[in-house]
Amino acid sequence: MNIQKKALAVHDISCIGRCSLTVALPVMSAAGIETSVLPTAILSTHTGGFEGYTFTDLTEELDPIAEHWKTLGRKFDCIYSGYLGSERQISIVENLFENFSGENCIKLVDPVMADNGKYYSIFNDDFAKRMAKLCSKADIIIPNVTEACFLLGEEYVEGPYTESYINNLLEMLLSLGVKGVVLTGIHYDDYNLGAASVMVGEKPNYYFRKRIDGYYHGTGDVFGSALGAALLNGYDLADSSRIAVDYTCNCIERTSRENTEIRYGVNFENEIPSLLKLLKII
Ligand code: PXL
Repeated sequence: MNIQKKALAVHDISCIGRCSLTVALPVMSAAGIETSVLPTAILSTHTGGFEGYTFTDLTEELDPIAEHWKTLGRKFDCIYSGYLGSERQISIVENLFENFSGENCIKLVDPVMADNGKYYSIFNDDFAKRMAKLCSKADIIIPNVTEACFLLGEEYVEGPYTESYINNLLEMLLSLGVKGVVLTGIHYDDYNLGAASVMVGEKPNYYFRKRIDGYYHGTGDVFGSALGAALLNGYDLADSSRIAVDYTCNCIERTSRENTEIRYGVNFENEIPSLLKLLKII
């Protein structure tokens, strides 16, 4: 019998809008992983496309929660961080890495900060510098191209990209000190969109699907959760990246057919069977 894997997802809870914890928890749990959560903040909705949302910071709660967990001797096989609201929360994630990593723990950091060449509302270059330090303590990082450029202090360039440009970004990201990188949102033409992955000392892999127009919210979290689920189910980084691209695209295609308001995120729920098939769980 395999021992059930344990993950910790450290993100905010955006109550409505299908991103961060309301994606990570169901997706990883469905993939058979005992998933614990550390909610960093609670918002009425996410911050993309809504006005007047509430925001309650939970930073003060995080250390006491972790102190209690220490008394339980809890260790995790994966610690997966996403949207973090302050530099102090980044330090807390670093402490979690120190105190709660089990043997072979996968420290997975999605440096959520920006997309399409622009920072999300609260982030800036100083935050990116601090986030780069957190990345250097991770095993696997999963930036999009904008986040990659901001982490590296490089100018953002719009695509389509050349393979050599992407390979160069991957090399620079590896040199932050991580074991592996998955770079999302890469495209060499206007028709296909995908991810590149690379492990230290290995050649990069690329995987693409047909691009669907529109900015679907929360897809980075769908991708990261599926990637974490695949890694914990024993797939290597290239296969995990392919599985995460396929699942995310299945969710986007379904949502596009259903023609729902895209700020409410993608219908990842009805695609969970497709994820379980990709993972060969069913
Ligand atoms: O999906 C990333 C994300 C998570 N949480 C909050 C966000 C965003 C992206 O905008 O606003 C609160």
